[in-house]
Amino acid sequence: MGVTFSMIKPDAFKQGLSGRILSDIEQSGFKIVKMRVVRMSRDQAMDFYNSLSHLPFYNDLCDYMSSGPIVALVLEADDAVKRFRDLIGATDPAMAMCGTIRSKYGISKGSNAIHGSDSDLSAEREVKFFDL
Ligand code: DAT
Ligand code: MG
Repeated sequence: MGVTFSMIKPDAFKQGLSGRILSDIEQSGFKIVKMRVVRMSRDQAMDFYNSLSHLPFYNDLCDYMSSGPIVALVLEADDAVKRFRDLIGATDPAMAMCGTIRSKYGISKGSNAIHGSDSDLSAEREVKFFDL
């Protein structure tokens, strides 16, 4: 059994899409192990995304991720990291495959509804980071 970390991002939370997104996640075979509504400070957002600090969108990303509450999730399934990335789709909702969470609920490359860990190592770091 594998574990991954996810966040329902501020745009989706604010629009009242959390219930539908959680339903999609559960119907795809993921077990919700931990879940909490939290708001990241800007410093926490900077720390969470520190590997992207050299990129031009980093400041906007940190502003956005600290702009409102998120739903932090620890999810369990076989091959959880890869299967969850498949479920959420590409970073840009316009490029994400039909039926994926980002294609259904994302607004833009920045406001793309949901986060999913990109490796087992990231999942471990991100679960610890939020200490749910
Ligand atoms: P992902 O979330 O698909 O793993 P990432 O780790 O490369 O993508 O980037 C983290 C977040 O940063 C992403 O979910 C949304 C934002 N982002 C990525 N590329 C972007 C871009 N070109 N313009 C604006 N925001 C971007
Ligand atoms: Mg990533």
